[in-house]
Amino acid sequence: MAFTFKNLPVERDDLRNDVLSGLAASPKSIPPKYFYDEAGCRLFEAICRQPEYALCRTEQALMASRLSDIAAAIGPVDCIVEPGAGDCVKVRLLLDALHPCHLAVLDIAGASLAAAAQAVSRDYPDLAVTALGMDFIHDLEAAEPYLPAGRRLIYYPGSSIGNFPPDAASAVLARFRRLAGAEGQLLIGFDLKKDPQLLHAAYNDAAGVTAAFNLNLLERLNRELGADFEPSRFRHYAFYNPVAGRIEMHLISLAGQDVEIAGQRFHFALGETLHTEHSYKFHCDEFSAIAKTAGWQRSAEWEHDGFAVQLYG
Ligand code: AVI
Repeated sequence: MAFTFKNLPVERDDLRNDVLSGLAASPKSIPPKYFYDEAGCRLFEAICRQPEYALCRTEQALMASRLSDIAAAIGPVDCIVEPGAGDCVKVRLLLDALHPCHLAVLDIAGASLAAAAQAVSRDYPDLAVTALGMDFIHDLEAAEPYLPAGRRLIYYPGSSIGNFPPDAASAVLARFRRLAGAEGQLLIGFDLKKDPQLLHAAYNDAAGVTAAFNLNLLERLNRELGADFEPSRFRHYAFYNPVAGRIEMHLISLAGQDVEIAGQRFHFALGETLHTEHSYKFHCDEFSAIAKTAGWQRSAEWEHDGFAVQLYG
């Protein structure tokens, strides 16, 4: 069947400007999307293999064990759309259960998406596969001309929605709503609120992989912007904030120090934070309330070991 790949024009991330303005702010911060250079992607895959970080394994187990219920609740679907599809592995379970005619996978990393989507196309010869290299967060509408009419299911697994603050999460879900259309549905996975010790351990794994993932951000700035961070002079610091309902990840300066980036100097006081990520955790009803602000009504949900998958129409 047809395989189509298209790189849509994207407004390139401006690492330099985002970093310079994030470091000029108080508190200092850098957007979490900059974790995912090549080394960062590898480190994230390694995080998913750590015994303390159960999120990915739990979601996979939930999807595999409840697949027939999930498929029955969804019903017939013409097209599955997966924003942020990456290696296109997770969606295969749904392809097996739902047998849509069309799969559309979207990701900012067009080249690796194309390779992964082509592999899906080889393995599912009756499926039309469209891979779009695009910025689905800011420009999801650009996908519309490449999607067939009919019943669409948007699939957004992995608790990626938790890395957005609630307002931004609602805006992303509203864009999904528009792309899905009146008949469309959303299947979304997210991490639940749970024992803070478990959450703390998940973001402070004993092997130090999450610490390396966080500190890789500084190494990336050294590599790509010629910055002179000394990563050993910063401490990975992640904790669960129960009032805000989120893991907060920071890099804490272990000394008073100056760092030069792209010709500008920034001072870090001893103990000062550079904030790098929030990872929100939800109660099921809390998430449904956010989804409702974006025009989605919950139609079913499944829970397993502190993780939830919800279906919306
Ligand atoms: C990608 N995202 C859902 C992960 C999370 O748990 O928020 C990113 C991550 N950060 C540290 N560990 C994993």
